Amino acid sequence: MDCLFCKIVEGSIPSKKVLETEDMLVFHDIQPAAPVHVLIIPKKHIASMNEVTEEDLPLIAEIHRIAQKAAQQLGVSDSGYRLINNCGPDSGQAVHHLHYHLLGGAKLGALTG
Ligand code: DGP
Repeated sequence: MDCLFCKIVEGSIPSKKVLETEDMLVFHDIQPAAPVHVLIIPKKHIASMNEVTEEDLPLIAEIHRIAQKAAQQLGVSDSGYRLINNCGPDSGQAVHHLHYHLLGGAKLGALTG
C-alpha cells in the first residue's frame, strides 16, 4: 500500500520516534507548527476518522493514553497541549492514515475555523 505513514511504521521511511507500543507510534512532525509537535498514529492503516469502525474503538481510546505519556515525556503535561485530528479536504488532511497532532511547548493560538 502506498501510504507514507505505513512506511514510517515499517521503518522504510525514517522518523524521529518518541514512543512506540505494539499498536501505536509517536514521532516528531517533519514540519513542526509548535516547539513540541508530534504525530500519534495507530500502526493499523485507517485512512481517516471517517473510516474508524466499532472494532477500532480500543485503538482510539489508546490514542488518548499514549498522548498523555508523550506529553509527559516531552515535558508539556503541566503547561498544556492540544490534540488535533484533521479529517477530509476542508480540514487540510494531507496524509491519509489516521493521525493526531500533539502540539505544545508555547502558548497556542486560538482555534480558527
Ligand atoms: P495533516 O495535514 O493533518 O494530514 O498532517 C500531516 C502532517 O504530516 C504534516 O504536519 C506534516 C507531516 N509529515 C508529512 N510527511 C512527513 C514525513 O515524511 N515525516 C514526518 N515525520 N512527518 C511528515
